[in-house]
Amino acid sequence: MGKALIKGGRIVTAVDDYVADILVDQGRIEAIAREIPAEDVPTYDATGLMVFPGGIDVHVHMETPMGNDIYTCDTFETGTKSAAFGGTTTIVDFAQQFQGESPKAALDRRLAAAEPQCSIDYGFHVILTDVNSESLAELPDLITQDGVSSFKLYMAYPGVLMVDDADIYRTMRKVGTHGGMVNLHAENGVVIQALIEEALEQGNTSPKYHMLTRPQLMEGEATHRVIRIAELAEVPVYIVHLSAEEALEAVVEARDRGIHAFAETCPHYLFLTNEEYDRPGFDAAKFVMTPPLRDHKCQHALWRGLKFDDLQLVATDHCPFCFNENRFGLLKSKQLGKDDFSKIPNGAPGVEFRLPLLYDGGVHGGRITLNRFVQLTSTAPAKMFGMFPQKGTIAVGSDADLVLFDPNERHTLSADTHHSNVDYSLFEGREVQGKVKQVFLRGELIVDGDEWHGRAGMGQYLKRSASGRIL
Ligand code: DUC
Ligand code: ZN
Ligand code: ZN
Repeated sequence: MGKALIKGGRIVTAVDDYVADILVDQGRIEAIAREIPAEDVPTYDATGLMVFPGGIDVHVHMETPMGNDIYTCDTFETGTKSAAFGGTTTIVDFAQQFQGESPKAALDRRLAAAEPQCSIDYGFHVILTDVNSESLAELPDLITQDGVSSFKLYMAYPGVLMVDDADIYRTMRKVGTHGGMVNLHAENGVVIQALIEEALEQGNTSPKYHMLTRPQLMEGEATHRVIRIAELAEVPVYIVHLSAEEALEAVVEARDRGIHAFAETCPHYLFLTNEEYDRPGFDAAKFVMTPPLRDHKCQHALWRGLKFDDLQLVATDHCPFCFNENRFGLLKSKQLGKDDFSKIPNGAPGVEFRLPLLYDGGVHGGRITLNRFVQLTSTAPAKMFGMFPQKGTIAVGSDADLVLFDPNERHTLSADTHHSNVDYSLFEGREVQGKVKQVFLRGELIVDGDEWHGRAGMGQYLKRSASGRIL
C-alpha cells in the first residue's frame, strides 16, 4: 500500500469543516496540513469538493437466506461494489444462527462467503435465533476474540426468527456483562401474525395488507417493552430500522430518563410514505419491507429525531429482492407474493443511495447540518459499533477511507445506473443534489467517477471492539 496525496479538499467530519491536504501512507492518514508538498506521490485534486470519512452502513443483508430457497439478490461482491459507488466503505452485515447451529459456526460460515468477495471493509452482527445455555456460553469469546460486539434478536416472525422476552433478557445480561450491545427488531410478532391470518381469511391478499397488518402501535409497543427489559437488565439497547412515531416516543422517553436506548432509521422512512402502497397492480410489492412505510407524521418525527439526536444514525437495511421473476436463475423474486402479500420476500434495496439522499434531503434541504450528516452516516456508526477511531473520521492515524463529494452536481437515482443486482430502485427517477465522485478505501482509489477500480477480496474483516459503544 503506497502513498497518496489529496489536495485542497474541504474536509468535513462530525465536528470540523476546513480546507487542507491529506497525506496517506500504508492505508492510513499520515498527515493533514494546509499545504503538503507533493514529491513522487500520486496526487488527487479535491479543489471544490467536500471530503467525508467513508460511509459506514451497519445494516445490510448480502446473499442472505430469507426462507425456503430465497436469497437476497446481491452477493457480497455486487453488494459491496454498489455500496462503494454510494460512498460507503464499511458495512456491518449479519451472521444468522440457524436452529441448532452454534453462533460461532454461523459467523465462520458468513466469513468464508464474504472474505473472497468483499471490496470494502466489513463486520458482522450475529443474529441469535436459538437462545440456549450453549449459545449464550459462546458469546463472551465472540465479543472479546472474534470482534463481534453486537447481536441481533427478532421480536417478530414467530416460529421462524422470534425469540421470547425471557431469551431477550438472558441475552442482554450475557452480552451486556461483556460490553456488547443487543440490536432489536422491535415489533409485536404474535399480534402481527394474528392480523396477517385475519387479513388472509377475509381474502385481503394485496401488497397493501403488508402495511395494514404491521401497525405502528405494535412497533411502539415492542420498542417500549424491550427498552424496559434492557433497563431491568442494566444494558444499552439499540433498535434497528425504527419507523413509527410511537416507537420513537418510547426511545425519547427512555433517553430523557438517562437510559442508554439508541436507534437507527433508514432512508426509505425518511423519503417515502405509505402512499406507495396505493400504486396500481402489484407494483406496491417493491415497497414491501419491514417495518412498512409510514405516514407523513412519522416522517416528520423521524427527521426531528435525527436533528436532536433522539435517533443516532441512518443505515439502509439493504435487503434486495428482484421485482421480476428469474433474473438470476434460482433466486426468487417479489412475484412469489402475487396472490398472497405474506409471501412477498420482505426487504428493499438502498445501499448505494444513502449518502446522496441524506445529503440532498438533509443538508441541501436544510433539515440537518453538514457535520450532523457525517455523524449520522459515518461517525456514529463507527462509535456505536466499536470501529472508532480506525473508522468514522478523518484524523491522523485513522484508515484513509475517504469520499470526495461534489455538493453541487445534480444527478438522477435509477436502477439503470446503479451497481446492485436488483432490478428496481425505491427512488427511481428522483433527482438529487450532491454526487460521490471518488472513493478511497484505506488509501486506494476504488471508485473514480463511473469507473470501478476496486477488487473482490480487497475488503478486510473488522474485529470490532466492545468499548466505546456509548455515544
Ligand atoms: N428485518 C430486517 O432487518 N431486514 C429485513 C426484514 C426484516 O424484517
Ligand atoms: Zn428487522
Ligand atoms: Zn434488516
